[in-house]
Amino acid sequence: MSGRGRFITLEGGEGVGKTTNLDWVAKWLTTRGVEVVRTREPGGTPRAEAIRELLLDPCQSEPLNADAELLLVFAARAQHLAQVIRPALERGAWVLCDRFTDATFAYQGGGRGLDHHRIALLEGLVQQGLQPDLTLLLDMPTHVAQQRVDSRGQQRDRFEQEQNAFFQAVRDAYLVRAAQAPERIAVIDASQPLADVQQALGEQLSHQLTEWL
Ligand code: T5A
Repeated sequence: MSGRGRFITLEGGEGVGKTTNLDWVAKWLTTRGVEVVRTREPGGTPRAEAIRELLLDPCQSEPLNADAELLLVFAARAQHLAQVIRPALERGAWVLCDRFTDATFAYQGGGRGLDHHRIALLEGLVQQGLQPDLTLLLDMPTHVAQQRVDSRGQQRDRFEQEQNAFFQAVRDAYLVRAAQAPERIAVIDASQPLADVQQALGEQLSHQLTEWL
């Protein structure tokens, strides 16, 4: 395969199975001859991972201001784009990213209630028109996803410590994004057994591949 690589993102609320399914999607693409660069946001480079630590730290002694949170997310993204995403796409690799800017519209826009126009302004500044070619949105009721988060038995990070109203607002915002961009965002029912989720992902990827190749 030659030319610019494809940019695929996985999105969804807490515990919907992004990390679990990212492995599966990477393998699915690799067995079809695609060079895959697997990465995540916030993070993906040492400096961006340091910003991720700041964002996820549940330390209660100093609340994180919502605008500061938004700017940190985009600072990490600028670094990630410059160091990993753009170079990989330019050499023809496909980038598979666990979350990207749809997460900012969902969490900082929907969850925190920040103005979408301000988010869009930063999106334009940092991305200079670059958008994912395909976004796989894993969607499920928030209370079921929360049970999955609890079942892992790990300490909850700063976002995972939010209340259900926050997670519901995030989910709603994701679904609004999907309705606004149905040609890019495919909604997958993540409440199904894992094998069924992966079958749906495979169908979506096969459909896209026939369009792209
Ligand atoms: N953030 C991020 C912002 O606020 N703005 C932004 O712009 C960006 C980019 C970190 C946080 O950053 C915030 C949002 C996030 O809160 P993260 O680490 O990617 O981002 O987010 P998490 O949602 O916390 O990631 P998790 O790893 O916790 O959840 P996953 O990856 O969705 O879920 P996963 O794969 O770990 O699965 C959870 C459990 O469910 C099981 C798995 O085995 C696992 O135990 N599972 C299933 N069980 C039954 N049936 C299925 N179909 C299952 N699929 C998975």
